Amino acid sequence: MPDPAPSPPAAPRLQRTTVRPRTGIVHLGPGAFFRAFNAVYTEDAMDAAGGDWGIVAVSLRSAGIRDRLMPQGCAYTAIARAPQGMQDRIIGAITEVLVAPEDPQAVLARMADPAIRIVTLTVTEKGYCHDPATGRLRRDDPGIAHDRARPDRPVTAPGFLVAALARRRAAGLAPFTVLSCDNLPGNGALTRAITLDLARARDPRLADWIAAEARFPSCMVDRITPATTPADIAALAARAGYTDLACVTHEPFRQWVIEEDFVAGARPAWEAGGAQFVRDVGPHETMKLRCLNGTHSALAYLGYLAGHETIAETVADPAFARYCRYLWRIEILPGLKQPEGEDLPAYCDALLERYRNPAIRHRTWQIAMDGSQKLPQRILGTIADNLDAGRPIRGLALAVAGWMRYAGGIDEAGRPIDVRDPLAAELRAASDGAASVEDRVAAFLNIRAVFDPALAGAEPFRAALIAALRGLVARGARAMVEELVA
Ligand code: CS2
Repeated sequence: MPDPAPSPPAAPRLQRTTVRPRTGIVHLGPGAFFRAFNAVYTEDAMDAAGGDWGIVAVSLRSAGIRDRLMPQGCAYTAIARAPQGMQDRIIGAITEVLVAPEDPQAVLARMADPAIRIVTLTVTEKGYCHDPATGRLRRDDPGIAHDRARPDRPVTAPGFLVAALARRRAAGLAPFTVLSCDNLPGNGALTRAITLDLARARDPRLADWIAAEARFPSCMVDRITPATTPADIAALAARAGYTDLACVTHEPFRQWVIEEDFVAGARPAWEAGGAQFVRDVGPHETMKLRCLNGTHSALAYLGYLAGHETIAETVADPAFARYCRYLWRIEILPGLKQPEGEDLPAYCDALLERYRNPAIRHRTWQIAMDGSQKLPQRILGTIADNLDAGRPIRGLALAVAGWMRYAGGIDEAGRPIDVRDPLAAELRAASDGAASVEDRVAAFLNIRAVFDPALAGAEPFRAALIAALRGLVARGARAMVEELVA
């Protein structure tokens, strides 16, 4: 019998070989998206135009990223995966990683350092502690309640912004620019509103100073970035000869459209990486949230229920690809404002190609996460606009019914679904407590954090949801999608 193949020697850990830049940015939320997107643009900016824009990355929760990045000198590999092959690039823009719960004072000290001119955020929708249906700060959020009671030992992103801005004001410094990079509509205005709300509770003069002096530009961010897997790390080690526990994989495409509104005009030359600076990012943002994230969520719930593991697998099924095209052409594009420089039908054609990229394994389960925080801006706004304008809503209502079915926690084969959502318990109760499909729809529509009262009370919406959910329960997601696009 031949000996079993020896396991390959573990490749040595990646080590930084470049000098660390001086820091100018604090970033909250150093997840895969930030490492595949913001840090790459900042690296491009410093390569092209210099500037002290190194990034102190701050994790608001766990030490995982810090423990993976710091032993590598904060360098890591961004892996672009195209159908034709891969491209690895080592990124050195991060200078340090802090873990906020371990030492909030160290984080505040960095944020109050005069060298820091921008604070960027990718903390996901729920990190803003707002009510998704109204966009307002949730004062009853446990993190916000904590930060109001202990403003100098914050735990939330808004809490850190307010405490750091208070320190800067007390020290006679200018505020920093706050740049939210999460998929929220009017992300700058929303971040400004919640920051001011929390600041006002602490000291109205602080709130007035922030309102007058700080800047909160909105931006649209786009790059598909699936969670890194052990297989990605192993494949990189085999290919490149080093182990990188903080590597990220992403699609080649990227787009960043930013409002040109920074404190003292201070910012990296992000245009070097292709970022566009505009006066009003609204139409770009709505286009991206509704065309991309809207269909992403629709594919995530219905694709998962139909047994598909990834988005690429889902759209490889012709019925789902047709469903996407139907949603864009009939239910989404007719209500959009034309963003400058975009050709909307071409944008959607390109999107379908991006979804099809077989080198990107973006799990439907990953995108299905936090649906209660995502649906309002991705899908429900389009439905409300369509109802007002007399346009169809059947396809989008099927997606919402798919979410309701998914959030019930049992898949079409009777297996449990690992539903991750801050409202998971409430969603499950809405599902389990109902005796009929009508009752189930009514219980979901009653969740005020998701559905505003006008939409919840719209009869045609309720009727479309009941029809769709009944069909999903009786015939399954694939059959319903097929029937819709037949
Ligand atoms: C996705 C987004 O996970 C999700 O909810 O829809 O992360 C999406 O991949 C990005 O917004 C693409 O830019």
